[in-house]
Amino acid sequence: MAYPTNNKKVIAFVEESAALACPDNIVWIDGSKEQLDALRREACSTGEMMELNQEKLPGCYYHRTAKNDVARVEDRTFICCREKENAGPTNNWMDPKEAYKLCADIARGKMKGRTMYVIPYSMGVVGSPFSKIGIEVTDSIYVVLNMSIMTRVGKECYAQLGADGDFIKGFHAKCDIDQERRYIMHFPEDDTIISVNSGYGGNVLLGKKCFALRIASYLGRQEGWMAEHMLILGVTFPDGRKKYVAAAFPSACGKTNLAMLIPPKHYLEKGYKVETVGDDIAWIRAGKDGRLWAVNPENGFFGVAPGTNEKSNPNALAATRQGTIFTNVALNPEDNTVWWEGLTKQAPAHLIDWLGNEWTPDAGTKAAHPNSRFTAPATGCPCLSEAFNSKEGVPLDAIIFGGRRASTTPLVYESRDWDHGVFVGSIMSSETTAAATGATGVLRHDPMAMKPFCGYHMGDYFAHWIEMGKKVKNPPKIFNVNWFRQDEKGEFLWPGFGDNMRVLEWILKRCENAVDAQETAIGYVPYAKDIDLEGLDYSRETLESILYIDKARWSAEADEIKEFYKQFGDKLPKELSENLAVLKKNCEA
Ligand code: OXD
Ligand code: MN
Repeated sequence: MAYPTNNKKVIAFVEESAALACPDNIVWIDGSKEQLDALRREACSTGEMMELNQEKLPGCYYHRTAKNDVARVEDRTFICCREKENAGPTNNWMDPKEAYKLCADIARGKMKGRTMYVIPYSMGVVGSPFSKIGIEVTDSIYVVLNMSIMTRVGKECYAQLGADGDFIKGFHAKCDIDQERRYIMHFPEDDTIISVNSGYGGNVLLGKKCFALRIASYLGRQEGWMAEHMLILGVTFPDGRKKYVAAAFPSACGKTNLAMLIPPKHYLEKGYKVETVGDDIAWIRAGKDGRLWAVNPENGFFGVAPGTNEKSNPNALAATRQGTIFTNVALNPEDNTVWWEGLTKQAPAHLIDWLGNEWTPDAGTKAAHPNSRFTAPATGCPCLSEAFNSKEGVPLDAIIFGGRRASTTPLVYESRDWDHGVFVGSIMSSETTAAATGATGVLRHDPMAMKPFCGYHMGDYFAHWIEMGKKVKNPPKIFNVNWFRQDEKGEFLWPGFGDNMRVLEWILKRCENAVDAQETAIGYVPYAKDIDLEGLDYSRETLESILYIDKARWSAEADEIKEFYKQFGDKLPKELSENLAVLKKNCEA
């Protein structure tokens, strides 16, 4: 057989995968339009995908997953390192030998009668020193087409690898979509990922969560860099100054919206501009200039559809108008387009819901699944930053952490220094969302929004953060935000979306020492007068209420954090326990 690469490790991986899964054919993906077009036609002929209205939504397609397969499965996601201890208390662990055998038994012969596709892809701009290559084999055309949007797929990756280069191996087989035998396995010590019995994006687009976060976080620790669940955005000031911010929020907490924010009118009139570098993942390294630099390793957006509309995120909506794959949204049979809750105020009179059933607004069910998604090419986003394709990435001025908290955590606060900032990230908690299976709305600890994505012991991960701060003379300042404060009736107390620019402006001013702040028990908090409310019908009193630090609540929070920290034992860096002691003391003062 003629191979498109002379890399013996790639050939061996593909041959071993084929020997196990026994596909009828092997197709090597070259990234060409002709090949992808042919695959789209094939997927439409078998019903795996549906072509949407090509006038209104050119290049857009529709897909439904199985009903039992609509989100990431954290309880079936494993870190399979040799020593259990190294996976840490926040991950599921399985012995690698056992995990390989289990997956081999599940996948054996499962591609009979099917085709196995070999996808060469780069996380990051091909040729950038930040980038890394992966090879995913899969029996799903949907995966090939999604990976071709979300990553840089093509022959160039083989050139990058050369005859001897290493890569991350990804094996995906749909098998029977059996949720009892669904496993998402990571072997960080072997650069390997195996996913069986799923077809949902977060479980099967192996470049994303599996590689760019779980495996990459492990590699980052070995190699002295960081893989984080963060958006990256750039703000241009009226005088042309550019500042860059990375921000970590748990899944489905508005990262895509913040990354594509449109500032309020008076900011636009003054000449402020916000641009998107990434909406989900940042790879961060120390630059020679003593700053931290970030790249977005992805090439598209795998965004949550419900709630996305002309007001909440016109840039994301525009990005989905061409070349997009929609998954588990509702279909509008009238004009063969898509719909989801929140797209328009009024639902269309008749839809086909995400399960394929007739749906009317009085159905009492959701037309689109709450975790329905769009996979959109980044190039379709009107506010995409030029830096998106930069090989070096962007220097970070600020890092922001944020969770979904109805109470306690103020709209924004600033940490006192890097180590305190790491503490602030480590104590993040947030209410769960539909992005993962399980109950939603449950408050849980999600340090740095990495609980589901850290590929090793979380205590070592905290220590790695502390170390990274020592590597750079001018680390970014670290902040925490909470857009989700509620009153007793459950109404949100901050307008969010574009108005988050007002908080972003305060953050960037703090980075330039251009505004004062009040020192509180938890860090620096804005004076209400310093948050610009121009053009907003919003009272300073309400603002003050969500900037207020309730020491009694924070004291209780500190006790709870102490309990949370216990699981890390002596792996908890002393910098974090010291900061916890300071918090407790401050609350009692
Ligand atoms: C995502 C997630 O898809 O975090 O980005 O679940
Ligand atoms: Mn995410």
